[in-house]
Amino acid sequence: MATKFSHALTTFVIVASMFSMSMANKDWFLGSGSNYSDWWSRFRNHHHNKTQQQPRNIIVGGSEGWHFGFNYTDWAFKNGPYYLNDTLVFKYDGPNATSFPHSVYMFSNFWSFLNCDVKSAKMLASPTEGAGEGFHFVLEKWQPYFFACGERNGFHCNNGQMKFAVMPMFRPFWPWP
Ligand SMILES: *[C@@H]1O[C@H](CO)[C@@H](O)[C@H](O)[C@H]1NC(C)=O
Ligand SMILES: *[C@@H]1O[C@H](CO)[C@@H](O)[C@H](O)[C@H]1NC(C)=O
Ligand SMILES: *[C@@H]1O[C@H](CO)[C@@H](O)[C@H](O)[C@H]1NC(C)=O
Ligand SMILES: *[C@@H]1O[C@H](CO)[C@@H](O)[C@H](O)[C@H]1NC(C)=O
Ligand SMILES: *[C@@H]1O[C@H](CO)[C@@H](O)[C@H](O)[C@H]1NC(C)=O
Ligand SMILES: [Cu+2]
Repeated sequence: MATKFSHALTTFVIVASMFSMSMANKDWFLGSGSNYSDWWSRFRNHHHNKTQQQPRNIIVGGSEGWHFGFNYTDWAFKNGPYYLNDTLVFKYDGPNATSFPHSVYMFSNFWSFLNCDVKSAKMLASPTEGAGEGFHFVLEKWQPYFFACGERNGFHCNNGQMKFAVMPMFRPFWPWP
């Protein structure tokens, strides 16, 4: 019970800090330190560089893709912030003789995410949909998203660390020239 609670607390703190990091825009506050000329050049770049404001295609796990035993919580934490209309791309091979199948599920709330209650989750992509270009999911709403692999009745989610949460933020908007 105590470990369950501390796991809940840790996960909650991670999700909450991702949320606040989204709100604070990590790029601004952590990236620039106390160097104001650097801060100013970033500001001007953001303003003038339209390409930087386009939604990103983000490959979940980077070159690792979507597989058993990779820390996706850690990955999600390090690859933020996420913005509205960014696309998450889940890449995994279809089931074959030597590999276990994976899939993509979405939980509707934090508690089912925490407990890897995949029975109550919605399947977004089947084991065959991660091949080739991968399964694309657009973060189109301003809400926390809870993802996991649904295989083996939550085993991949619980023991394989195939779970993570993201909270997309609004793109920086610059009100003056
Ligand atoms: C501040 O950032 C600017 C631009 O990146 C750089 O040229 C300058 O050397 C930096 N100054 C310090 C004290 O780090
Ligand atoms: C704008 O941002 C893109 C993506 O970060 C970068 O590749 C490009 O060089 C930037 N262009 C300018 C003019 O800074
Ligand atoms: C995964 O990464 C998170 C965040 O860095 C860390 O708190 C957690 O302990 C890691 N999980 C495992 C099983 O290593
Ligand atoms: C996201 O894309 C949709 C459809 O292209 C668009 O209507 C919406 O304004 C976009 N939202 C943001 C925050 O860019
Ligand atoms: C089966 O999947 C594994 C792991 O994704 C991959 O390395 C391997 O090439 C695949 N084998 C076949 C026959 O497609
Ligand atoms: Cu899996």
